[in-house]
Amino acid sequence: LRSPGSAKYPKSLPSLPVIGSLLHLGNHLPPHILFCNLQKKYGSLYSFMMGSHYVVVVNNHEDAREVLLKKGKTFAGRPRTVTTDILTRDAKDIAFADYSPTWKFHRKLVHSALSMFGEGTVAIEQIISREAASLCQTLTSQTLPLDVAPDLTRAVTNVVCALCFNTRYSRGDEEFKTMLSYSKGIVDTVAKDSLVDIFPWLQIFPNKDLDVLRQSVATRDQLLEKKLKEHEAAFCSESVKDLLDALLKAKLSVENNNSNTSHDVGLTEDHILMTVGDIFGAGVETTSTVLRWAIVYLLHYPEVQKKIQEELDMGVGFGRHPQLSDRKILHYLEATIAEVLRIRPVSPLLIPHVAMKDTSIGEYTIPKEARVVINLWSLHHDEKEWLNPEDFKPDRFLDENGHRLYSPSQSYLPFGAGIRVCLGEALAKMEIFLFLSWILQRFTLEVPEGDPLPNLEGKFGVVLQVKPFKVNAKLRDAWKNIDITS
Ligand code: HEM
Ligand code: PLO
Repeated sequence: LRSPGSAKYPKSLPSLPVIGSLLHLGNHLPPHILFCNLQKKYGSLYSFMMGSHYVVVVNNHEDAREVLLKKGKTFAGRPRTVTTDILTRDAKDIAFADYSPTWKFHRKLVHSALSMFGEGTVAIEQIISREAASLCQTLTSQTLPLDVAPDLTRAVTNVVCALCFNTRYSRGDEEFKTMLSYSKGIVDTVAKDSLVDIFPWLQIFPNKDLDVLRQSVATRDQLLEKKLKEHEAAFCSESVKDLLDALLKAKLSVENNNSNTSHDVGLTEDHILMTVGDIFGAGVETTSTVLRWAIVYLLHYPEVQKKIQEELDMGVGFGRHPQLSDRKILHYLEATIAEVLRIRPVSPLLIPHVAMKDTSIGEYTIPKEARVVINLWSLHHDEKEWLNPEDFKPDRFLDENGHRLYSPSQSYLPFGAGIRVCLGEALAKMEIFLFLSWILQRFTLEVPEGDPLPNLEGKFGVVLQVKPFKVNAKLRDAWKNIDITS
């Protein structure tokens, strides 16, 4: 690093040539915990070398807010990595694309498409409720105990399928099984073995993870290409039914305007496929992971489950289904969802940001190209901000009257913030609220007799995954004589 005179850089972990600080990082803790623990020795803002890359880790909310909000545009870049390049055909998507007019254009397109078909419209509430009803039906007909993950994933997939492709999957659908399997392949490998990303030249050697990733991405791309062909064949600019139609319409309108080509604005077939792939992938993996974490915590804290059910019985009763407008009255359920997102953030390190010019964080100089990792885990488990952060306590998010407190602490950013903030925040919150309220109105979730409580640690990857577990979903007494399909 060139050090201009008086510049003060964040404290650096010891580093060795070529292998960087890897030796110091290489213990068995998952990175979000390791980065959190390293604060004891290096303070809350520190740096290290990953191969040739300078990486800065942010562990407190003041610095995180400076990076994401105050200097959001300066830190809006994204790094290129071997695995995400394989996933996104060299960053032709949104999440892993560097700051550029193309990235901005796609964010805008997706944002308006989501608000056209989804967020805030009656249509999305109907789609989610239809899937919640179907999920409850499936749960009723299953022999217990049950691994709920596949059915939860299908429910969530169907919501995002409706938005992206205007289709849905029934139980046992072959294409859905293919999707489950390629998605597991991607989640297991993308960004996991950070070694590959530190030393890009490793890709020329055989590497099992990279093979799995390439194979899974190839299968996903075949599926996405099939959807694109179907949409092209049926396309009608007068009736845009889903995100893929909206992207096709934008592409056609650019192509009809002679001054630009789809290449200039980044609306090639590759860009369309990768953008839909992002929304489809993010839509499925994040929301289904949160629902699984919520169930795991309800199994650990039956008293929380009981309180949610009491609130549901009072506010909604048994004569109708829960609906989005109930978010205003089901404060304890909303607080529980907020607490799940605090204690087990889906994306504990966000997606790395990159400084697009020389800048600073607090009093420290940050050089252009530095990779900035926001350790959300540290923010959400900061003892100065949260009393006993490892305790699961939805009441943190309620005031003394039991009303929802929107930000009990500044140290809470489950969806990130600023210009790279999650694009699906509103959608995800609607889904989590409706799925959980429908499930808990009808069922009490219990640990199967003789089974241990499910694991709370999780498995670090591109999302913080839940280890498999089984659950007994027992129909509540009030529902035993009611036809649940109505
Ligand atoms: C980015 C969280 C659901 C689409 C992100 C980021 C976080 C996040 C932390 C990174 C922010 C950053 O790098 O600063 C979550 C959580 C979810 C969720 C906790 C569920 C509870 C969704 C859904 C969608 C979605 C349902 C799709 C509709 C995206 C996209 C980005 C993103 C496209 C990349 C934005 C960009 O780089 O410009 N999300 N997300 N997310 N999320 Fe979500
Ligand atoms: C999930 C597996 C899919 O097959 C591909 C995919 C696309 C977008 C990714 C998503 C995966 C994981 C969660 C990500 C999302 C973009 C934004 C989101 C990283 C890899 C988060 C939480 O940041």
